[in-house]
Amino acid sequence: MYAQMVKTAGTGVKKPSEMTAQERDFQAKIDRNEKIEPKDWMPDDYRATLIRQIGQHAHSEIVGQLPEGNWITRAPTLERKAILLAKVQDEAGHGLYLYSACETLGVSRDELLDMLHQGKMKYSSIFNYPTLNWADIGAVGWLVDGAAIMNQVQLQKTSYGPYARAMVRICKEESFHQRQGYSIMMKMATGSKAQQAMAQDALNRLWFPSLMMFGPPDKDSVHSAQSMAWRIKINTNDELRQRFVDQTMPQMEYLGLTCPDPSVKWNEDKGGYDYTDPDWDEFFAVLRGNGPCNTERMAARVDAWDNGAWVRDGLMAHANKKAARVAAE
Ligand code: FAQ
Repeated sequence: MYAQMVKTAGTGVKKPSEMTAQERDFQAKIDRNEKIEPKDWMPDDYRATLIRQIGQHAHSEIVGQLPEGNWITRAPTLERKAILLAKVQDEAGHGLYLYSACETLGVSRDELLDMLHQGKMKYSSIFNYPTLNWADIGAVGWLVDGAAIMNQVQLQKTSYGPYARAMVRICKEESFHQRQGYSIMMKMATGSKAQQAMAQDALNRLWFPSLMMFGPPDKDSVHSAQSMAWRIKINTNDELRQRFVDQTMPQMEYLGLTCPDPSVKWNEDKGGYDYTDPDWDEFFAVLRGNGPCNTERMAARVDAWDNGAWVRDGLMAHANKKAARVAAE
């Protein structure tokens, strides 16, 4: 129960001859690499695509707190606990920047959250997989944040100003997150035999779901062509997935771990690794709501929203009282 209803056309890119004069001016501005700002005119589909993508991105940050949040109380040392707490808190901040960027497009945060809770908007597929033990927290930081950064670095150059600016700070923080994950993996991979086995097991389970984060293969990506023409996306899903594999394989070798994809191999000619795609049937099943943790994740978010009603009501009552006092002065 988590279909997407903030639909954008996904029907291909309009030729200049099919555009109105206003649309042609807009495209020319994008082609000159100028930023689009909230008060500028923009095509309805550009706005809808941004609301879908930024909204999904914001939801991912917030839902993404859940698999790691579970481990704050179980972190093995006080230092690891403090670091993980800070990281999970950062993800809430990322959600807030992104909801704010999305609000500049004329949709409220409450509306976005309502759509998430009703299963009308997506969040990243990766967060429907469980974190079973401490090594998974290392693998999430290393692989999931690693994949997130690979995707987000290019989004700093995205055409919509508020989104591009939000990404600058998010990328800085994500790179700290990735390093904390790698630091956990280093500890585990150089630890006892049992710890090494845990590190390998975490990698085995999270490798393919991490590759899915970049979205379906380019041939099945309905939005890429138009999003790239509008410079909402700068690279294709497959380009970024390839970069991620190329960046991650040497890190894996350094850890002394084995890639769960037996066919992964350096290809001198292309200057990158050959690798096996994830199981795309599994990816689309997760998107349809049938991943291991979809139900649990949504239930946790809806509960958090419902249980926070008294805080929101209290803040509103306080704000109204303050406004009435100022008005009376
Ligand atoms: N999960 O045509 P495309 C993070 C959907 S942040 C779920 O290729 P597009 C931080 C897509 O919406 C991670 N759905 O779509 C963190 C579309 O649905 P529709 C989130 C997916 O938009 C770390 C359909 O499939 N990052 O992790 C996924 O051009 C650790 C067709 O796909 C972002 O959101 C997926 N993986 O490209 C937090 C980055 N992939 O509308 C806590 C911004 C695709 O047809 C702990 N987003 N879909 O029903 C993007 O760059 C793009 O939206 C893509 C997808 C690349 C994700």
